[in-house]
Amino acid sequence: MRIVVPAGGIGGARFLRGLKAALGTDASTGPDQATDHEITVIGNTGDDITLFGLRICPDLDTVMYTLGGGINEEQGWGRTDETFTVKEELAAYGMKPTWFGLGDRDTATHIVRAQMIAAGFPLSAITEALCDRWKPGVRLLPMSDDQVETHVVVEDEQGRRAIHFQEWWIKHRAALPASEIISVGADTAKPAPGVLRAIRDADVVLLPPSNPVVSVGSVLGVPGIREALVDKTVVGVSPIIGGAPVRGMADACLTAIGVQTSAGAVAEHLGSDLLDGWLVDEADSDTKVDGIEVRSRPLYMSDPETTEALARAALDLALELRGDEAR
Ligand code: FO1
Repeated sequence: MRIVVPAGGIGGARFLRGLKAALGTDASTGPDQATDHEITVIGNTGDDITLFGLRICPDLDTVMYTLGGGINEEQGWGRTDETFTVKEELAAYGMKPTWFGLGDRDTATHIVRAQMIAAGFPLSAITEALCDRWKPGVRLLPMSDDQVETHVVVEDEQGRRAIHFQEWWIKHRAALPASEIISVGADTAKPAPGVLRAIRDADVVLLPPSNPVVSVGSVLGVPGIREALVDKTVVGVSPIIGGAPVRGMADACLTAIGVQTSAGAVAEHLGSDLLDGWLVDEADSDTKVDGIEVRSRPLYMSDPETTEALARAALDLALELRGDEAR
């Protein structure tokens, strides 16, 4: 079975770990397990930022590290057993910014990426090369090889200005009210090689509980991707439970674009032309959205078992809506 998963960072990566387990393609089944399943991840690159001459791709790296076994599990981003000597030394030189948590092990990834960019490789080829080491067990494609960056329009004592999403997210903890969220470069970006074909060939598409604005939203904002997804059976998992985001600060992002922080409002925002099914938590079991099949079940991915069960439920709903019996 071919499954396409447009994904962001932490929530998306954890959901993918559950999906691999549900399909029996996780490491525990061993390399000899002949599985006829293929998961293609369309990774968000809107979080990407250039710092100290390095190109950092947080959501691609979070998927790669999480599925490859190198993630800092508590944080959900960055490497396990991390140190920050390079960060401290940069600060000692007075280098800015100092708010970004640049880890030493993580820096090796960014150096490889920077070197390959300098050699003229596109992000899709670089991501493939990095995955040769991590073997995430999915095909990880960036949403585009073109630069697309999420910037946020804020207003404070310095006046109204646009800042990079990472500054808003990390330095300001998304607490600075944002009046607009802009995907700089999206209008001229093209889907990365293989993205549209993967969507066309997919049996089902699953939207994990990633941030619907700056993660899934950014992927959908690359011209051609949403249009291709509309033709497929798409089931999403609500990132909002009982009016609050499961993690991160998705509510700040939703408010910035004038969308209410609720499971139903997010589904409506994503659109009934795109979504065929929507999984909501039991706390939101009264959610109704015209044109979308809403089902409720526990959504918290609190451990591998619940995460696998959630992924299995999303997959089964997609197969049901597509007209297959649940496999
Ligand atoms: N998130 C933070 O809250 N603080 C950090 O210092 C931080 C550093 C960081 C470094 C590399 C990386 O791949 C991700 C990092 N993140 C950090 C997460 C990053 O901001 C992500 O874009 C968000 O988690 C949204 O997906």
